[in-house]
Amino acid sequence: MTGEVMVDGALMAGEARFGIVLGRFNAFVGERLLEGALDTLRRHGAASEHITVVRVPGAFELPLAAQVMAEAGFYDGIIALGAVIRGATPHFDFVAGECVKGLSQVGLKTGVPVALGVLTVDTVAQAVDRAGAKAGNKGAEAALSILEMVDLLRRLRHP
Ligand code: INI
Repeated sequence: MTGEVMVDGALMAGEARFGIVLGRFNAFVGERLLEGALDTLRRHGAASEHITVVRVPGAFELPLAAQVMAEAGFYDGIIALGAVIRGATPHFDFVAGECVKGLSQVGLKTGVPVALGVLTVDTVAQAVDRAGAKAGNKGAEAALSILEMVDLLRRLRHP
């Protein structure tokens, strides 16, 4: 038996408040991601009144909305959901890149954890697979990540 102190986040919502920000673009996928995230948060004890869902036009708008939510000081963790699908759009690399980079910066700048539940895929089929069909649900995965990070940061801040 050794004496190391192990710190891990538990998957328990407790009294934590969660903000979900969702891009409306490709809503047929985004709404499935939202269902996955809500289901996971509730199964881990989050009360509905502790979950706020905010919709923005698309993935490009997610970082700013997430930042304003984080700065409000009300949310313990934020889940960003959306779907950027390459298809024929030359926009893809810009939208996906700025979205992911911006969301990462929000977490680092504010200290409020942000979970990345934004699909960046080549085809609609790949998006559907990752939104509750063959390859799990990225919204549910993001919710698990935020549950863990919220609890972990609470423990790290109050050793
Ligand atoms: N937004 C998405 O969320 N997914 C996409 O696939 C997408 N494509 O392909 O263009 C997309 N574009 C819109 C963008 O996020 C902004 O809402 C828009 O440019 C207005 O700022």
